[in-house]
Amino acid sequence: MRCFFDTRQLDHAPDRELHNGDWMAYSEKPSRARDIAGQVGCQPGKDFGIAPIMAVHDEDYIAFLQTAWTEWRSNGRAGDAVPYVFPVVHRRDLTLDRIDAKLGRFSYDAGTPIAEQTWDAAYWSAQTALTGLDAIRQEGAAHAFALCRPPGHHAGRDYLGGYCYLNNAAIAAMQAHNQGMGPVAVLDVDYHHGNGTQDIFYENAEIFFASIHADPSMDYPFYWGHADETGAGAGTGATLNLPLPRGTGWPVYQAALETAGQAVRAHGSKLLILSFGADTFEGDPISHFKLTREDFTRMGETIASWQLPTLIVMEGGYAVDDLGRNVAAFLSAFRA
Ligand code: OKP
Ligand code: ZN
Repeated sequence: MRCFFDTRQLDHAPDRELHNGDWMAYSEKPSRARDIAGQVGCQPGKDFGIAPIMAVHDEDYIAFLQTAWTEWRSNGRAGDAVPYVFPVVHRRDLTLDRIDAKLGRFSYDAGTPIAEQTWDAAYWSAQTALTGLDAIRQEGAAHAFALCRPPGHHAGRDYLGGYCYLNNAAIAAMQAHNQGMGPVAVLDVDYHHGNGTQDIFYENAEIFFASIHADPSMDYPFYWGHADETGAGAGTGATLNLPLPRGTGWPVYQAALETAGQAVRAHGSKLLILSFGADTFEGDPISHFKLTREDFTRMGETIASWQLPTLIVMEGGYAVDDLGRNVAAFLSAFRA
């Protein structure tokens, strides 16, 4: 299995996040990626430039990500840039220059700070996903693993949130689609619903999106991922949400995975982009499913049995001491 990672992805290191009304240490730490890289040997990514990123994200959002931290500091602020006011209650779509106004315009939560190296790390995280895709396209690899960090599945065309800034899986899916590798399916198996990916492809008939995740009536991100969200316009029917209750273990999970797999194949997919989060682990500190390390191997075997070229894109997983071994257990099922 070809594995890709760029050490510049480690430089994104927000100090703290707002969690249940209090400040706590940022969960999405650089040591997550170090732990995974320590278990699976990785090669550095290539640079495919900004164009594949701009094929998914809006130009003004990219400009904001590139300058937000500097603007925050030049306004005399300490620490990392954090939003606190959001234009959600039918406010006008104003283009304002004040850093706080922009932070609210381009964020949907207050738990995803912008630190000094955030743009660079997010840029290289996206390039890592594109490098994994390139290994499948150019070298005919059956599978590739992109050790993306920061993760991406909560980021939309013009918004950040949930520790995500650039949507690595969506950028790879769009690139694959544009390169004629489709039909493309994105399957998201992170504990949390991949709202950003869903929004990006919601009206797209050609890029199928399926997600297995904690029921959003109980868990983050709450406002997306309910079973009745099935796509809109031309994309009606090309989104599948399979929410599961807290406490879900392998038997119930496996049934949902089979359902998702049937839908992916019914779409006629020729390429699978897998948003893989290891936060479905029983020991995850912020999640509530009950998968074991052996279940991750079972999950990998099930997905590998579909025999689709598969780009595995890393999303969440916060049990840092187990994370690398859980990811390795999952990847062990994908033999070339
Ligand atoms: C990202 B990924 C507030 C608690 C919730 C957001 C969880 C983001 C999960 N600090 N924070 O899908 O693993
Ligand atoms: Zn997650």
